[in-house]
Amino acid sequence: MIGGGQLARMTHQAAIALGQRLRVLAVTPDDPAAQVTPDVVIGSHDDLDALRRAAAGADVVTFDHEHVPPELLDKLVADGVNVAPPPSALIHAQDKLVMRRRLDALGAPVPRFAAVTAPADVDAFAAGADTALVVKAVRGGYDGRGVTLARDTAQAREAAADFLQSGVGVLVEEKVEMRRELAVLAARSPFGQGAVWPVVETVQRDGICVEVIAPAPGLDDDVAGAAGRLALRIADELGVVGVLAVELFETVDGGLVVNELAMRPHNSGHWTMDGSRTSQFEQHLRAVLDYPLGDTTPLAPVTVMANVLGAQQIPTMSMDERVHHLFARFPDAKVHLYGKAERPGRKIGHVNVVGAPGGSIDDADYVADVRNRAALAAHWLSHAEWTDGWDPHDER
Ligand code: AIR
Repeated sequence: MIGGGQLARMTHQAAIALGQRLRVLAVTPDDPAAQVTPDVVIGSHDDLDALRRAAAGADVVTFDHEHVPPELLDKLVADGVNVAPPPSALIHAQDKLVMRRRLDALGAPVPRFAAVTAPADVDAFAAGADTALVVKAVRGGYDGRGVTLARDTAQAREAAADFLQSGVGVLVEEKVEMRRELAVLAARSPFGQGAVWPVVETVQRDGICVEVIAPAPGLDDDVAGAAGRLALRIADELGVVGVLAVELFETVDGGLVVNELAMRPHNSGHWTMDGSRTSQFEQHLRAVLDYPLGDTTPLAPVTVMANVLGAQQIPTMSMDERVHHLFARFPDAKVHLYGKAERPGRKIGHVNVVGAPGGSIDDADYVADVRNRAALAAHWLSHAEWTDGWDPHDER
């Protein structure tokens, strides 16, 4: 796996059960995955030599992020390396303009967009439209980086000029009037088998995912079915091998619009580690190894994932002690920590809370309780502070 972050770390965890060894190309021996797998190649994902060393003797090469330059991937393919997803598919997760054009051509719902090669293109796009604008760097961004939500055309033009100046391609699109964000995760194997998990709701703060509710509460069955079919169709048309995440907007009138694609395990699928028969990490491996895919049935009426994001002020209490207290309060919380240094806003772990049997996704109180426990747990782990004022000594 190219990249040694948390996604590689959790993929390694799944690889163990499948009797596989996951080698990682990591930047430092301290990267989350490099800490846990014995088979580490140290190097950069944009160094062909390092990529070749990582690929040597591997059955398949796959990814923890989408930052490997496409031209280097073509070289690996020319060497005879089995790259999954293949570069021809992966480019749609690397280049937002390639993705928008392809999805548009497939008839998939996308926001109105245009390529920007000069700041004046922004004015041309804005003319005649009264929607807010979103300016995006075509390559390189993630977790809200490389995306500017513009107040007005002047600010959009400025953002485009900045991106262009730094040498990156730019695209402008209309801001979608949405109810909420959803995501649908699918997997496809080279054999052509497809599998899809239920559509989830993703809650973002400052461009970063903070919570995932699986399945998305109150989602119309027809819309959910359409989203699943859309993800499988995109996976097929693009020739994806592995997991495909389709980030969606649910529009104010109940329709769906595709936001972004990712071709790797994705934050919106972390709930599957405890809430589905097959986790996204196992499924990604099954797909890239061309095994039959696993059952994606949820194990509970609802599973909520809450990200543990580094606090502004890192607590003095050790993480070990925080975990200890968390388990004392919530014995059923499933904790996944990434072994990362705590920095403000950084994803350092997540908590899954699986709803008790007998509940229903249509029962607002039941869902709210599971959400509340996941949020309390994640905030406790990052801040060493119970947002509901809970004090263990009151229990005595
Ligand atoms: N990642 C990849 N794309 C989006 C995300 N969140 C994961 C990968 C990557 C890690 O985040 O596992 O290696 C990088 O995290 P950070 O906090 O070091 O930027």
